[in-house]
Amino acid sequence: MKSFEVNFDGLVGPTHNYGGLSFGNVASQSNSQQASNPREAALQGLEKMKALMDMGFVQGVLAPQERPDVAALRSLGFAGTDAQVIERAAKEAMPLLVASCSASSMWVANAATVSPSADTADGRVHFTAANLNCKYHRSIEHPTTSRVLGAMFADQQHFAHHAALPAVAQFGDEGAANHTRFCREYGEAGVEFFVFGRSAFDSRYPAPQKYPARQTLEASQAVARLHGLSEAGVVFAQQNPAVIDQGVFHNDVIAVGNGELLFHHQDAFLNTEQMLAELHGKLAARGGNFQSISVPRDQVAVEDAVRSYLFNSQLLSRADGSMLLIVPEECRANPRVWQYLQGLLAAGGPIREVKVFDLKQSMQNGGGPACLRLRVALNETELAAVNPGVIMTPSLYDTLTAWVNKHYRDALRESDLADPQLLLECRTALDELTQILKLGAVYPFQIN
Ligand code: SUG
Repeated sequence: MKSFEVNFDGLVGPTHNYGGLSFGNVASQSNSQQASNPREAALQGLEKMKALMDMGFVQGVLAPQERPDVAALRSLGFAGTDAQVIERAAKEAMPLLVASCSASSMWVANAATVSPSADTADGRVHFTAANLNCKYHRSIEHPTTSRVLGAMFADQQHFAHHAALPAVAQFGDEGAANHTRFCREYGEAGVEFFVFGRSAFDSRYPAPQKYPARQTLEASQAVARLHGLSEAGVVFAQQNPAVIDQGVFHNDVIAVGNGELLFHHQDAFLNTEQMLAELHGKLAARGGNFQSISVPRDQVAVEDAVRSYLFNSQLLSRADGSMLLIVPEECRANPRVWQYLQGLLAAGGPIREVKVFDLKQSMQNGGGPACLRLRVALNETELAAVNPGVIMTPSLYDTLTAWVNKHYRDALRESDLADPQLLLECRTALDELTQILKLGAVYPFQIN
């Protein structure tokens, strides 16, 4: 049976702004308080989705969330009408209003961890929503994420959904951003690779000193158990704490994998040789030939990787078996990274083409091409069971572009977040969106 890797991209929400909310994420911190352009952000994301669809990839779309999150503000003690809740939060606790307005759900690589049916004990595709509990503004995403994923992958015969792990730092889980899968064919059993930043219960594992390690070993192990993965089909590895302290807040900022290939920075992991050998051995037992490309620090320093997001790229398999790398403009702007990429192409390895996309609006908050997509490997039967409303088509692209142009502002500053009109605009847009994507009622304002 045919199988695919479907990329579901997060549609940027109407409140996209630069809140400076993510300590440890260099771009988020350094662009704090700048004016954002939500319309441009959403259109840049749609351009990437369309380009991949035009190249023949199956492309999906994941809906944004209701923001400001009035229910979250109410749970923190702000009362009254919705407009009063916003007004009071703006007056008494602006950082909480900013957090409740974040459009961070666009980075759907953090929405969930997904295991394809070929890897799981019950033969279903498993999803665990990420608790994202390292940052308050992200920790409020998972209830709606679960409802949206449930509406997209509703058929229980093929899809199993797990609620987010317990909402404590010991089970900090950032979803697919710290998870990669290696396989020969998407429909065959593969090796799932979980990368964690620290252990919550075992002090033998080192931890970063400056910035938080968001993903714990115990969270990764829990997800593997929930999904029914076998010992032979998983590898756990620790991120190098020194690179977390240089701004690598998720593993997908320093490594990306696809098929049988891992493309990573030399300094990405601890015990790299042992880890590569384990990946090689386990994939070989599944009939695959694991390969890796290590980018040397003397060609691309960690700082250049963090600034350019070289590794936050999408590594895609083309029909002829070769691979394509989707990178952000910032890679072309960095001479060392661009030179490295030219050399990589000239070397004639598995990566044959590099395509550049302008995702500046998202990049300025630390979200590159790979952050914006959630990968779901599906066979033909499973793909047919996905809600067809969320699969990109030329006409859906046109509809969503018109929808963005109709509803989104082209500038948003912190002071605009206190405008109660923004909440109404957002709800009107999202109500229409649930009809366009045929999701049913998924947002708090539609349910309560
Ligand atoms: O969690 N930025 C996100 C970026 C997530 C990137 N995702 C992956 N690497 N997969 C984060 O730090 C910034 C929001 C602000 O500052 O307004 C933010 O949440």
